[in-house]
Amino acid sequence: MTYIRPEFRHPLLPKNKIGYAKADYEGAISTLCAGCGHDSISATIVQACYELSIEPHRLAKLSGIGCSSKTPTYFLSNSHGFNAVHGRMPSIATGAYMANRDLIYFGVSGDGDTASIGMGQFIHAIRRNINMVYIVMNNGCYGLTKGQDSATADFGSINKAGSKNVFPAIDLVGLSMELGATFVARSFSGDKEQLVPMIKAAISHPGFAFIDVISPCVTFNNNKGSTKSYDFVRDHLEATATIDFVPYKEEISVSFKEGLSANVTLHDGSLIRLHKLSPKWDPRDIRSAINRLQKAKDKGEILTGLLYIDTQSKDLHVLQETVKTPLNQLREKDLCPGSKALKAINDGFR
Ligand SMILES: Cc1ncc(C[n+]2csc(CCOP(=O)(O)OP(=O)(O)O)c2C)c(N)n1
Ligand code: SF4
Repeated sequence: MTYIRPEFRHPLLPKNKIGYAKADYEGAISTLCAGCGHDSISATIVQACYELSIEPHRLAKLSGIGCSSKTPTYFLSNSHGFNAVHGRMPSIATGAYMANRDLIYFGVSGDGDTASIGMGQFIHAIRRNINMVYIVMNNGCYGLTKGQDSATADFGSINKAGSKNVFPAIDLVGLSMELGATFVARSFSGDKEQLVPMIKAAISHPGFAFIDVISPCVTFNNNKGSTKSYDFVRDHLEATATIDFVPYKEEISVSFKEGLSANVTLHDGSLIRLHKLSPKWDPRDIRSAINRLQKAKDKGEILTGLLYIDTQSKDLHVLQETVKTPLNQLREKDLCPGSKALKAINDGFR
């Protein structure tokens, strides 16, 4: 998008708890097409990190290849970043997370990057429960290479060239739940109110937090007949619940009617507060989440919201019983206990 962003910011702009303004979480000016859903998602990431008072140097952005994977340039320019090869972001995330468990890992990918070339990597990152946020900016096409159908394009959807997709779509949300992902959500790039608390909750979740965000490609997949266009998505949205995120240590005031809302407590004491639209919605129940998703599909709805969360999630470091100190900070004396200790260990096997 071409617009001028002022370099001078008013010194009295609001600041978050650690003294940063929202501008401190922005990135370079976007070069994506004007109106691209991906830009709206970047803006929500900026907002969520600002509101959570994240220290920018404590976050690492990771992506693959595609218009979506370009977006980390447009947010959090004071954070670490790694733009991987097409579809290979999850293995970079795995290595980085193993080496340094103390950073927040924020992965951004596209439906092409994840559901085709990167599928093998994606499913293993879920299986290992890497502690990261993984956002797919899902436009149902390969935007960067001029709009070919992707594997998430719906059956029967018509692309800009007028051809009908004859293959069934891979539903990344259903797949993630099936594979045991511990946080699964879906949103729409045009729904900032839903997406900001969802991203905050995903960052606080100790494990693989997957968010599928329907993000229309205005240039190649916003035509009549496309099921990922702004018009189609707006007409078919169905939300499970509206959500608030209350970080740990923030005052918790409860003011909602019994039976219409619910609190989900995360490991660190933060709360996800759900204002239920569907009275029986409980995101802790994987079976009902899978059923509800299937029902939505049958009715042609796009189900959004926090669909599933495992509040007992154990991430890769917990599963592997690694030390609390990040592995990249261990020194020789930590790793080599000396000949006396080694002898004692060996004697223990005799
Ligand atoms: C190994 C490899 N194969 C193919 C490509 C070409 N390529 C670049 S981006 C892309 C797909 C992008 O689609 P998606 O991930 O959905 O992102 P979008 O551009 O739609 O946001 C492809 C196939 C590549 N860069 N590298
Ligand atoms: S081609 Fe599509 S996905 Fe890429 S920047 Fe333009 S609108 Fe966005």
